[in-house]
Amino acid sequence: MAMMELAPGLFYFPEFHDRAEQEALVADLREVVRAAPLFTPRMPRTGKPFSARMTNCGDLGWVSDARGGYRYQPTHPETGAPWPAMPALALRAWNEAGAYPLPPEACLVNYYAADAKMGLHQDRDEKDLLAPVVSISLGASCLFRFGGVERGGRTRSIKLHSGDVLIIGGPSRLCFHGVDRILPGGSTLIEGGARLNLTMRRVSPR
Ligand code: MD3
Ligand code: FE
Repeated sequence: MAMMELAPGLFYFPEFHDRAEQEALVADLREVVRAAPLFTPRMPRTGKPFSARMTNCGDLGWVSDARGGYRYQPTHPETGAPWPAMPALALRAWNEAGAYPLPPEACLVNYYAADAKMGLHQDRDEKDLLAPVVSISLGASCLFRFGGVERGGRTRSIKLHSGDVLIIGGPSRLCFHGVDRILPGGSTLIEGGARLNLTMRRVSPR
């Protein structure tokens, strides 16, 4: 399988999942969304909404609202129900490409409508920063941007396509990254030119 190291600790596996696997993953995620509806996270304090909608699967899920800020919790912020199980197919990318001795505790599912984006940020709400983050892209392609661990440093952008996997670990675990925009006219996997991204994470301290 092809693999490129985009930066130290940032590994790119183009088309890790073939079309049949992508379709199976989307079918699994439709079930996840049925059990745990997409919600709109809000920025701490200001309450400004994110443009991507989100849900989670696994033991813990990432949520954010004005009052409570960024956090992981075992239940959906609106329904109060426990998160549904992580799809077995998603775990394959964690096991085969991630190579970490413990299973992921959280899988954040980001849903990007054609006009959604995500500003440059670091993922630092997890207490195990030695564990990698494993990301799977599905549906529309996007322009993904990443830089170093310091805000304001030099950044690069690459296109991420349906089926691509990224492993982010080691010196890249705290790198700044974001999604500049969703690109039109690529994949037919998800209706409306939307994109789904899964990120599997370890949350608890070791
Ligand atoms: C994690 N998601 O959910 S995933 C996020 O495409 C997020 O939805 C983006 O950033 C998305 O927090 C990117 C891939 C990714 C890339 C770099 C990272 C995840 C990362 C660097 C550190 C931690
Ligand atoms: Fe992130």
